[in-house]
Amino acid sequence: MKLYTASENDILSGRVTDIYFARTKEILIKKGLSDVEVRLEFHVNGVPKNYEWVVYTGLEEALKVLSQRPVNVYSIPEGTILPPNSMIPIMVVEGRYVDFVELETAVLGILRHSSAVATKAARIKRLGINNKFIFFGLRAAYPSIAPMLDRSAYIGGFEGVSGILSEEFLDIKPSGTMPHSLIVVFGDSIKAWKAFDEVIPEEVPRIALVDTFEDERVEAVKAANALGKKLSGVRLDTPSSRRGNFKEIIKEVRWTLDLLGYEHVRIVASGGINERSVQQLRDVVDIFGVGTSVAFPQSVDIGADIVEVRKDGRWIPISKRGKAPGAKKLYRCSLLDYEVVPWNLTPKKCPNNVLELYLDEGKLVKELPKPHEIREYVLSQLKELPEPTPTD
Ligand code: PCP
Repeated sequence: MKLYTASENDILSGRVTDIYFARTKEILIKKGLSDVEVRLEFHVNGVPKNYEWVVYTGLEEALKVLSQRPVNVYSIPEGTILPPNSMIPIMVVEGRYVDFVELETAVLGILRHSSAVATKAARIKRLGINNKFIFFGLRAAYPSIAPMLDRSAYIGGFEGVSGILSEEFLDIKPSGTMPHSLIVVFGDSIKAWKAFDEVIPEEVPRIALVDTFEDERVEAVKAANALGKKLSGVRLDTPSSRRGNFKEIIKEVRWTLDLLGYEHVRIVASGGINERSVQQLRDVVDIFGVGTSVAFPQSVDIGADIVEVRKDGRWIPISKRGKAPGAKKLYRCSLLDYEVVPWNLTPKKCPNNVLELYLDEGKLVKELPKPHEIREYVLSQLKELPEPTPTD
């Protein structure tokens, strides 16, 4: 038995690649084309139906992979929200093609997967801009990418993530409530809630799961009576077979808690939460726990294309059909208003250059922001955007 997982060394050494890149490298070397330099440009080529923007995520890891080689890398800042426009350069890698050809697979995989997760989280966060969100999706994905998923959901705007490794990798304290298993093992909800309260440090909010054996309203009142002022919230993860009208169940719980003087108790909802349910429930729920919808989002298609080749010291525009030849610079006027200009020309309308040098001959020359800073950047842009139309 083994885990079918590539190691960090497999990825950095270029062994997580498509065979045609390895063969291309071999051919270029054998045919004396090792010194050919290229500019490889990355673009968002496609997004799921009704997506009007994407959150560019995964830059730190892409740079980590590329930093093993003597290349220059330009990029827009991680967390930038941009429209899906295949003319917009989001990253440019410059160097001898043989020095990095086999890394394209891993770099695209990182950018596409991270951006898809962060974009989904951001869409959900924008729909519940006044709610809080915790990412519960680790059980929906392969375990070795747990830190990447937590990071992307957090950058997309979620307030918390449940993974224990998030503390080590992201400097975020994990958040969570309690599983049904705790209550089932005790065989008694009140005993389980009280045990949680006795054992777990006081700084951890007491959020009682209230759907295990009985009606949510009944269990919510029992939890409030059992823990009193210490009860921070109740979580409803009502099984779909019992759900009927989830919003009405939540409203009834809220009403009853308020009536009994437990206005401070927050409502946490989880289980199958997606864009549409956030829109429906956001007025009656304080905190959402979201898993599969974010862990398994629809794909954001990012592609890479050679757009210039260097001959006799001069950069010559070239590209496959369907792609605009010549490297491009990117300037930003406002949130979704960008201007794309040929690499050596100056912009006509937008003043701010957003494509900056991050790696110089593989060496990091720009300080990378921490995940919480990238998240703040995402939120500052999200607040300016209209609410998306739910897609699931
Ligand atoms: C909740 C739910 C899903 C988790 C959250 C994420 O788990 O049943 O498994 O939901 P989503 O993927 O549908 O968004 P818990 O209630 O904590 O799970 P358990 O029943 O194992 O205690």
